Amino acid sequence: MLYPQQNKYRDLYVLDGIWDFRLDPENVGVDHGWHEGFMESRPIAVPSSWNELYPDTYDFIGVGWYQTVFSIPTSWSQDDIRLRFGSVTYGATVWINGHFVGSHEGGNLPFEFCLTDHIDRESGNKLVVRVENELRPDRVPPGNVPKQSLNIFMSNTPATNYDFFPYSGIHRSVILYRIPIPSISDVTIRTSIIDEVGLVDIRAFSSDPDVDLFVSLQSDSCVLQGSAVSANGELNVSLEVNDPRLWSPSDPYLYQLNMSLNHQGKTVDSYSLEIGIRTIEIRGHEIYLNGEPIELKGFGRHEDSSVSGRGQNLPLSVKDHNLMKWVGANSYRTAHYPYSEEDLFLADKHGFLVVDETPAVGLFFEGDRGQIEDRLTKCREQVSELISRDKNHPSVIMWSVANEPFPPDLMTRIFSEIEEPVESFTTEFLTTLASDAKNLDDTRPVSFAAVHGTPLEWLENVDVVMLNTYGGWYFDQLNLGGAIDKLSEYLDRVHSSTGKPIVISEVGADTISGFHSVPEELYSEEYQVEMLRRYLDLAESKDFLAGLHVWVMADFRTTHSLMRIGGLNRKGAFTRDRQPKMAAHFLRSRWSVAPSG
Ligand code: ADA
Repeated sequence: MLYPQQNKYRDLYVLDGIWDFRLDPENVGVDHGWHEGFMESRPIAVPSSWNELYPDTYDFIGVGWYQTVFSIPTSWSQDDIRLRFGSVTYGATVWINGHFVGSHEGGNLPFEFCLTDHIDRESGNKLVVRVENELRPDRVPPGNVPKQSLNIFMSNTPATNYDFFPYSGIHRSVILYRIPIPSISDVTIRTSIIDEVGLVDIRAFSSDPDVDLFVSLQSDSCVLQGSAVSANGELNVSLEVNDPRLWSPSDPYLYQLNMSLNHQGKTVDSYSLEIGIRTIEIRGHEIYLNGEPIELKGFGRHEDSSVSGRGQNLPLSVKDHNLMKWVGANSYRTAHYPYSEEDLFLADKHGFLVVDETPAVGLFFEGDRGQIEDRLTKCREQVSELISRDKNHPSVIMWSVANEPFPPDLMTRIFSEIEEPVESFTTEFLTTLASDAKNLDDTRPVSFAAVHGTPLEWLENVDVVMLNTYGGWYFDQLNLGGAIDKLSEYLDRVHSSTGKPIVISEVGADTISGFHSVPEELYSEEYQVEMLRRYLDLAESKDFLAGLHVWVMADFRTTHSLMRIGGLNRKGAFTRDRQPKMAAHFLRSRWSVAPSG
């Protein structure tokens, strides 16, 4: 699903703005005909989460209705007209002028509908969207789990099986766009480097088999051209780039790829992409970028702010990427769901190494096998949708197919040295997801973020071991020396068992900004710094540790519980309004390379 573009052959019309909104706490909207249009509305911003905008929507998890109107420009008369939602959490049902158009389940990834048969070209069109965010154990991510795996630490309100707020709403742009017939329907870019020559393989698809493709790859110094004749709608072009300027964190160089489609001697469509020439591979226990070992230094993040909630917030995306550069980070993980495409465009431009994660957080393997199968089906769909959306970003260097799947006997495993074998169906669940990712994209390594004590069988099919570990916080509080010793032994055991690179994908301590103490007290800024110092020192001492992501870049809203002061997870190196704690300054001192000269 290509990101909508405006050019000579394509057009788009962003419907973002102030729409009409009403809650449906009794879930009567469909019976009362709200899909044909509704009254008694209030204003809402699209995109945004409804939770942050009114007192009565703050904790509202349920059904909300949106409506707006639009007209079709006469210049769009004979084209294929699509309506694209960047993300709606969690379920969306869409009507145009009272006629059902379609529905979609699953937040954080785009979906679209063909409107050609639904719209009125002569007069205005009423668009109505019913959004629901019911927390259910069969969904991904799960909620209202009978025996909450997370209640080991906290009883969550609302009842999520994960530690962030279940924001609801139309979270990213709603775009009406037209594409010509025939058009370029998809493109996959693969880059490699052989004998210092950059190879760019372009695989495009068209809606019509009788087409030709012309491409040009532009850099500051040269333009390369190529063409292809369609083979049943598939068009393949390979370009060789001499003396390529490779994409990397230190030089995130992007080439401009322009494609044009020819049908019966006439150019009918064009599409352009910014691409990076780079390779990513695993060699032994190291991650290699462009043939050189790299170390991931950065954060887990969240899409979160105190006004837009999880809604797309471009100023915040720009600011967060700049703050991570300021700290000297070169990497982040899209915890615990796919972020906006705009974030990945920023990561391409800034040169961040992104671990791109699906919404599969809070998975558990107890109880109803039917529900486990339902969750697997949803996880597989999300892996496929994620790779389809993000496969051409040079910044995406690894797929993460889950965060902290909970083994059935989590607590026993975390605190004991035993490696009890785990039921095979649980291993097959994760092996299936990793295999799907590799089958869809064999150019990137695959992983998932594992809890400390994860069954070693679960690590058999990942290329990199990612480990979330909190010694010194959830256990061994104030005993950082003991925590580091235990972790060091555990890391050695996991490495000797797997031989794979290990990334500490989460480590952190809740910290109240402005609270100081000597000696370091829990929740103080000093304790957060001391804990991160120990972990960074440990990471530097292990050659198989290929990186460390601090949890978390900025404080974020989560569910209400005694463990989350003021409803926030406060493990941020920055506060929720992006002010640095001591930890941000400490990380900058460790990660940012002093400007040369
Ligand atoms: C887990 C989880 C994070 C967050 C973190 C914490 O590792 O992956 O989402 O909940 O713990 O702050 O406890």
